[in-house]
Amino acid sequence: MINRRHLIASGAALAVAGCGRGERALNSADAHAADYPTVQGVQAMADMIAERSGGRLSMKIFAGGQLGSERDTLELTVFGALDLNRVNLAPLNSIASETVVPALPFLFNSIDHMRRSLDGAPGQAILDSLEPHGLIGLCFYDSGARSFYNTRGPIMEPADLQGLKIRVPNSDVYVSMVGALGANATPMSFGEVYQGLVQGVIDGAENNWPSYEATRHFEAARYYSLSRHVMAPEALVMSRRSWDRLSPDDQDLFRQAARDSVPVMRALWDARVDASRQRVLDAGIQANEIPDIGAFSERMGDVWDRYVTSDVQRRLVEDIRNMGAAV
Ligand code: GTR
Repeated sequence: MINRRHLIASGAALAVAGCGRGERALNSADAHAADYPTVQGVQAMADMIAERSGGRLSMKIFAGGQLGSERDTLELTVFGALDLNRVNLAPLNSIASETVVPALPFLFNSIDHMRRSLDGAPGQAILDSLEPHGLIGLCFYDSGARSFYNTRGPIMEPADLQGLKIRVPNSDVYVSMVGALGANATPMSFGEVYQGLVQGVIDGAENNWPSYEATRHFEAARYYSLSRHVMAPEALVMSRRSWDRLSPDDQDLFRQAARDSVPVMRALWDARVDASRQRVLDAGIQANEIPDIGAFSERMGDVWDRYVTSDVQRRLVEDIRNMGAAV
């Protein structure tokens, strides 16, 4: 476990060493284990960076949440003590309001719609919106669709969520969304969820198949109900301070390598979704489709009104919706 002081000190030491030798090693954090597609995506990028710079630049990934929760490591990234960070969009919601848009419940009508929107102009605008907040948005990775899972029983209708304590990431949008469905939303960092489920501090959580499987949450919460309520992506960000220390050519190198790692990550992601689903079903979890998803989405009006407040957000929503209608 590396503590903050250590990280800040090593970040500063790296910067100094980097200046002298004309070489730079950049550190990156991820909440997931080394074999998870997000880590593998960043690793693919790291390989490209090393190769394309002739070994002048390199990246080291600290996987498994060893540098801390996403919220804490984002703070370090903004501060410049950590160079790169692969996080979900949720902890960015309180940093830049544009990032709220892809986290809106039932915004995308398919994975394909989500990918097209994030690969296109709306995605670029959302990545760019991070810059005034000390972060350079490099790319989005897939995170599929999030669904509810819990220890009590299948969720068929909103009434089944009534009174359940459901863990959500640290984002007000998620708190409101889960609250609108009648559950008690409990914000908690990702690394604490397993214990929370086992000890009965929470009754459930919500996530995609790979996260449900990789974290072994499925061993404690046996009911997975396919609400697919959010398709917010993962994001790879760089500290603006680290960015400013790169030459324009090296900045291009990072941008391009991040872009080139997206199809690699997506292929790994698609395979992992299938493998994770199969693994948890083989382990005997009970999965169910929800007969009337409209009963969930129709409760989201207030959430949208509360978090879509600026013209910039409204334009993004409209552009994304138009991209859904186009197919
Ligand atoms: C996962 C995501 C993680 C983390 C987690 C969470 O889907 O990949 O980065 O944000 O969700 O719920 O905290």
